[in-house]
This record gives sequence, C-alpha cells and structure tokens, in this order.
Amino acid sequence: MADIMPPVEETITEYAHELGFDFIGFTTPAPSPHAQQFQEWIKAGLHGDLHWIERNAAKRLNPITAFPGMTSIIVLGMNYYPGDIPEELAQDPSRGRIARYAWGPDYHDVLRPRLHKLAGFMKKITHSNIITRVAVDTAPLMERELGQRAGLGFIGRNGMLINPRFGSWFFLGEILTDLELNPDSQTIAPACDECRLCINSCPAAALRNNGLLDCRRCLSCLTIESRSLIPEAVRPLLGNRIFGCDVCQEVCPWNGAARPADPEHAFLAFDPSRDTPRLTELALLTPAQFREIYGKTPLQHAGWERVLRNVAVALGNWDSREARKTLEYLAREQMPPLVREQARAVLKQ
Ligand code: B12
Repeated sequence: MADIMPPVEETITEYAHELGFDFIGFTTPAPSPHAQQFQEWIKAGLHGDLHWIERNAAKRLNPITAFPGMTSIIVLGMNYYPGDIPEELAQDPSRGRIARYAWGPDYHDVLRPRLHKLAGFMKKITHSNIITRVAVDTAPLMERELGQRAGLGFIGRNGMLINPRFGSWFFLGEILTDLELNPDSQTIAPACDECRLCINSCPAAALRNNGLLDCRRCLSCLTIESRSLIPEAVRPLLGNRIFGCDVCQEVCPWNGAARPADPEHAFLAFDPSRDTPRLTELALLTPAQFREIYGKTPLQHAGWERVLRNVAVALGNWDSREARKTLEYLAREQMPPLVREQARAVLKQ
C-alpha cells in the first residue's frame, strides 16, 4: 500500500499549485556559500541604511541559527506581473510612478495565509505534529539564494531570482519545517552570459559588475527603506518615481517571456488614480486619507511621511508653477520634519 502513495513532496507540490503558487522547490537550511560576498557587501557599506541586515547577518548566512531543529525549507514563488503602465501615464511628470510590486494589495497579505494553509495541509497529510514556520520577507533569510538552491531560478546580475519560463516578476515565500523532505538536486545555472543591460540601464548606477547592489544609490532603496533626505545628486535621477523602481527588471531579456499573473491574486488591479496618482493630489492627503487609499498596499510600509518626501522630489523634477505651489505647501512648518526639509531642499535647487 505504502509504495503506491505519491511521495509527500509531490502531494505538497500539487496543493501548492492549487493554492495559486506558480513555483515550488525544496532545499535545506545549509549555510550560505556566499558568506564572503555578503560580508564584503556589508564591509563596503553597500547596505546603506539597511542596518538590520548587518545586525542579523549571522542568522541570514546560516538559517539553522534562527530556526533550530528545522531540516527542510520549502520555497514558493508567486507571479505578480501586472503588465505595463500606459506610456502616457508613465511619462507624465505630473503623476507619480509606483513599482509594479506595490500595485494592489500587499503581497505579504496574499502569500502568508496561503503558506499557513499549506503548512496546515502538511500536518494533515503526515498525521504528525511537525513544526512549521512561515516566512515572507521579514525572517532573517536570503530568500533569493534559497530559491536558487531549491531550483526555482538563477540569480541574475540585477540580483533578482529569474525563472527562465516566467522571468523575475514573482514573490517568494517559505515554509521551514522539521519534516524530512528530499531537496531538489537540480538547480538552474546562471544565464546572464555577457548581458549587462540591467547594469548599464540602472538610472543611478547602483548595480555593481558582480551583481551586488549599492543600496546607497538604488532608487528602490532610497524611496522605500531610507528614512533620510534623498541625496541631491540622486534627486534628478528619480524623475517621477515615488515608490520603488523596476528598471533592472524592465530591461531584462528574461522578462520578455513574462505573462500576466492570475487575476485571482488581485496583483493585477492597476488603478491609474492610485498607481499613477497626480502629485498635487497625493501631496494634499492627510495621513488618514493616505491610509484609506494605500493602507492595504506596500506603500503603507513606508508610510505617509516617506511617500510625501518622495513626492517632494518628484515635484521638483516636474518643475512647474503648480509643482512649486505644492512644494510650498509641503514646506510649511506644520508638516513633519522629513517632508518639510525635503520640500525646502528641493525649493532651493
Ligand atoms: C532588503 C530587501 C530589499 C532592499 C535591498 C535589495 C538587495 N539587493 O539586497 C531594497 C529595498 C533595495 C529592495 C529592492 C527590491 N526588492 Co527586495 N528584498 C529585500 C529583502 C527583505 C532582503 C534582501 C537581502 O537579504 N539582501 C541582502 C543581500 C546581500 O542578499 P541578496 O540580495 O539575497 O544577495 C545575496 C544572495 O543572492 C547571494 N547569491 C547567491 N547566488 C548568487 C549569485 C550571484 C551572481 C551573486 C552576485 C550573488 C548570489 O549572494 C548575495 C550577497 O550575499 C528580500 C526578502 C528576503 N528576506 O530575502 C526582498 C526581495 C529580495 N525583494 C524583492 C523585490 C520584488 C524587490 C524589488 C523588485 C522591488 C521594487 N520593484 O522596487 C527591488 C529589486 C532591487 C534589486 N535589484 O535587488 C523580492 C525578489 C523576488 C525575486 N524574484 O527575486 C524579495 C525576495 C521579496 C519577496 N519575498 O518576494 N529589496
């Protein structure tokens, strides 16, 4: 009887697809083979404002230290490709541009409940008290490297995990467990070859030749994670970007094969007024109004203050009478220091 049962990995894979995951692979919590690269990245200060990465570096490099007793890691990928923004909106300097991953609902809220469902299913089919831990982003794990080890794709020069069939527009999530699972032995070899399009196209020259990112320059890092003023030299490079940046994925030839995500995941819901908002209208939102519109999207993670700081920079790049008037509004004493100082710095330029 036992030998006609499908292997547990197959049953898990099937259910993961039913839950809407596009890829799945199995690996172990073995230490990272890229420890030296990682330490050099930190030592060179390329992590910029991301001090938490430095603080939990040892855990990131060796998952077992953060998750003792775990023997297997299941890595899952979910395509979120929502297509392109209409060019007339993307190029309109009076409108803000938001990276595709942040259109629609926060991916943590989409992936996490599905990962919990899968973990519950694993307990049911194994009839045992296995331990499971679910992770999307926030655990000290190098998810792309785990994805590469689990056979989901290869890490490109842009640092993204790229799947040869789907490209790189997908999110990652993991289940760590003490259930013994067979790791995937087939990995996908790096296939950037001589291509350097991402490195050459990065608006801020933030990608190093060896594929590592300089977070002090990366427009995504500066608009999402940084809590400081946007450095003067970088401001013009932002154009109308107010949250994240997609250039290193847009130019990647592997993304030519990208297909729109399953509408069920709701990542597709491009809404021009929310995802390419008018800068003058966005600048006037109160924190409560901002929460109403963006509360369920990744913009809430950065919050009203940081987004308005980015809006101030985009208004400076628009450089019109309307923009100036709005900048004066943002520069008022009543605004929080980050917004006010950024608006004042832009007005001085
Ligand atoms: C911090 C963070 C950021 C930071 C810093 C990014 C960075 N490159 O480190 C910022 C805010 C800039 C950022 C931006 C983005 N992010 Co981000 N981010 C993270 C987070 C939370 C941690 C990443 C991390 O540990 N960085 C530290 C560096 C050192 O580690 P690493 O990037 O994994 O690189 C190491 C390994 O890849 C390893 N390695 C293994 N094999 C190879 C091969 C080669 C050739 C090289 C060079 C290295 C290498 O060595 C590297 C150095 O040690 C992860 C989730 C997670 N926990 O992993 C999401 C994550 C990486 N981000 C994601 C996304 C979607 C983005 C954006 C596309 C969002 C946007 N549009 O703005 C951009 C892409 C920017 C880019 N080109 O990297 C996805 C990526 C999915 C995918 N398909 O790859 C993740 C996995 C989130 C998720 N759960 O889906 N992000």
